Amino acid sequence: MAYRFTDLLPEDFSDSALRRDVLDGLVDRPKTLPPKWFYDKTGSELFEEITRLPEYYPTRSERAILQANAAGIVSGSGARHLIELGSGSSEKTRVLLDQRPGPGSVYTALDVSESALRQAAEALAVTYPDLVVQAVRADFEQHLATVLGDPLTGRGEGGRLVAFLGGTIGNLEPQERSVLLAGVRAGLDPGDAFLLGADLVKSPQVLLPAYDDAAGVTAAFNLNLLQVLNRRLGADFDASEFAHRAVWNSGQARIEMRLRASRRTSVRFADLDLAVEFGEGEEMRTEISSKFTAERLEEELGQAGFGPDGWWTDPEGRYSLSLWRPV
Ligand code: AVJ
Repeated sequence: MAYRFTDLLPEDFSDSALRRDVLDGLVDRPKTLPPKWFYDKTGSELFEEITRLPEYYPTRSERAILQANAAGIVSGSGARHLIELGSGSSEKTRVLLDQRPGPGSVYTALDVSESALRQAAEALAVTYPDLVVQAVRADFEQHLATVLGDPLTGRGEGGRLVAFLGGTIGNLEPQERSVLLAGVRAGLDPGDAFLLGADLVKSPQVLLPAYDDAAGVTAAFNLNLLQVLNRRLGADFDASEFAHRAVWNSGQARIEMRLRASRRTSVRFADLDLAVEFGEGEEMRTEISSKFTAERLEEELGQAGFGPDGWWTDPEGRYSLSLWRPV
């Protein structure tokens, strides 16, 4: 059984968004860029490598929690429709799909990457011949109402499970999180549920190595962003002039990944006719990875109109999966 592919993004979505983020983020102080630009082919491969690092526990922890609790999560929500935000490879989703209630179950994968969507959908169609697979190229910060409002994703039928896994919620600023959570809430009906994967606050002695591993894979992942900007916007970054940094911002309970200029340098963006000056030691923030507590999640989800209906962590209490109901 093939899969249905829907494209909600304009052809040049990515180019215009990248230009806007560079013009907004690199002319400001501190310089910042959103982490979505890490994920070109090389970046996606480096991220897969990160998930196998001994220091980087979130992916393994989430998978272990899913494997231990998928039956309860899926049967509890009676989900005939599973809708996943930022589905990527849909690898970890298989643990949930293995618990699907039966033939005719529907899985809707939402991601900005067409190649990731098609690759995942083709693989799922082989493993689960009785599963209806819908791949939607969309930006979950813009298209939630469209996707969750669509009868094809079971709007009005009740028993839908919207999943946002991987701890990606941590990459969003508080304001962006509340917009996303409000969007999910608006798209849900009574009887639907929201499954959230979120990394938890813990000692910087554990967190910093997870974002600055001994093998230097995360450093390569971060520095690869400069290659993305060089290739896509005709910039002339010399990666040897920048160093990877991971910082624990205790005030905001988040890891910040940065690229630090080891000397004064000027970068020219040919496609934007823009020159960006970096002072010696100046840092460009390339990602935030917020860490949560149960209380903080209950507060943010509560403000968005959700009530708690399940909380699971790994034995070490490092990562959480939580189920929320519209109230
Ligand atoms: C994409 C959110 C799962 O923030 O932990 C991994 C990305 N950045 N190492 C995270 C990431 C650095 C990751 N998530």
